[in-house]
Amino acid sequence: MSDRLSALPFDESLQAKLASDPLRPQYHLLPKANWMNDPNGPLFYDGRYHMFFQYNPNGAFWGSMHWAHAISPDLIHWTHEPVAMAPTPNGYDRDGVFSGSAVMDGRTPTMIYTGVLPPATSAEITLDDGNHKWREVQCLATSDDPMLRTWKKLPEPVIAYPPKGMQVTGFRDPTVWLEGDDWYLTLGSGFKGKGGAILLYRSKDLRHWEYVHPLVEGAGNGKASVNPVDNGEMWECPDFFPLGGKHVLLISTMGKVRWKTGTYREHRFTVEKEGVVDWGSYYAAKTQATRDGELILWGWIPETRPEVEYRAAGWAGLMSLPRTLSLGKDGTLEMTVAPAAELLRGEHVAVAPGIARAEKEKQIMDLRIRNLAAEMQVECSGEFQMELVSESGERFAEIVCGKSELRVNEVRGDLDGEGVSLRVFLDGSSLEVCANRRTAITARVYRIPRGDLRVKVRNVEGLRSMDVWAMRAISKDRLTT
Ligand code: DQQ
Repeated sequence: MSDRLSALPFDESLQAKLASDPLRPQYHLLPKANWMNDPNGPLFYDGRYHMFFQYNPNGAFWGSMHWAHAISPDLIHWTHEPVAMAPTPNGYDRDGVFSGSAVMDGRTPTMIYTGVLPPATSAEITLDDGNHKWREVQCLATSDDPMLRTWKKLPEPVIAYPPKGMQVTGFRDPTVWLEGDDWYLTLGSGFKGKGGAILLYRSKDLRHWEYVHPLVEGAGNGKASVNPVDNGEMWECPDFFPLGGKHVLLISTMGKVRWKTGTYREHRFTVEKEGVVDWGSYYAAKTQATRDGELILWGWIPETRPEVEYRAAGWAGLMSLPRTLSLGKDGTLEMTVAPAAELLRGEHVAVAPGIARAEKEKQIMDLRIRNLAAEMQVECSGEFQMELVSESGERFAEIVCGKSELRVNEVRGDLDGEGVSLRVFLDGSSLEVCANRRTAITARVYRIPRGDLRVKVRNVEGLRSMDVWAMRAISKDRLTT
């Protein structure tokens, strides 16, 4: 790896600006500066968690995709490492090292990812989003470094073209798994005028792949769109795994991560139930196994403010907190923030269950959230409405759990279940909310309240308990390292 890559462009004035930016999260993973997007190839290896993610070293805007790298002992505290993979000049990933996955090939950590390059002819274009026209190929890299800092790429792609005669709307984001003696790989794809699709491949050695058939195909929303990702005719970032006796497929399209649960038989996936993983600002989700074999879900939390604003801020995007997954009896994908996040908890205040209304109101009135960093857990019977307001009463955020809807500020998601069990994680401009393990909304709030935040609750009668923790920063200077 060249020296150019080992140092992030990062000067002291930028560092000071980021360290004092109250909108910048303090306990989530995000790069020291600049743009990040999708989680890539998360891997527990040799006693450490490795996270890679899409990263632009040139500034806080999408482009020139590299893989940044961070290491953690516990899924929460991270150390930034030098960039792990950069585009190779004249290589098959010369225009970008796009998303992909990590697997252990025996004892060898192996990445399979999408490289993008200019097409030699228009027939080679697989990505046309109205701004770029690229050829996408699937590439492989291995590492013999115990810290996974250095990666050796194969000089040729392992999948160079889509299946013969197939005209696709996209061809990227491989996910790989072992089934018996065979490796399987899925690619995000789709067909114009029809809908998204996941292509399935098989291999004995991760290097030679045969196309099997579509794992599953779906319909777009029928609207015309320049970028096929916007109307569901291209599915990005597939992830496919067994859970609770069924299989789960995650795809990212039309701005959301969608889950599909169903049956995987004869290498085809029959969808039985589907929904939205997170109704807010959340994309390109990816799972990994913990050291105990438990499944963890990561996702990219994009900015929702205008590009000029995040470019000026010098940073854009963060990684969600790790979430654990389970399958509900009715086939619904359920999730909650992983217990590892409890490592962040500081001072604790609780509104005790079973006390008189007046006492409850007083305890709520006395609550304060400092530094825009808190976890809240709320149990409520019936509907629930809570506001976070500044000392002078200006609204910062509103969370409403109605009969069939969760709303966080202006973002809405379907909600079901009796009563409300709510988890809220506030970190600067990021507000992750999960209700009844079934509905998640990650909102972005670009407001800087004057002073601490106070809590206002509408249905105090129904409130059974409320726990609030201050959350500890994972670095002293908001650089998350
Ligand atoms: N982001 C990557 C692609 C993927 C998209 C490029 C999803 O590989 O399809 O940065 O956010």
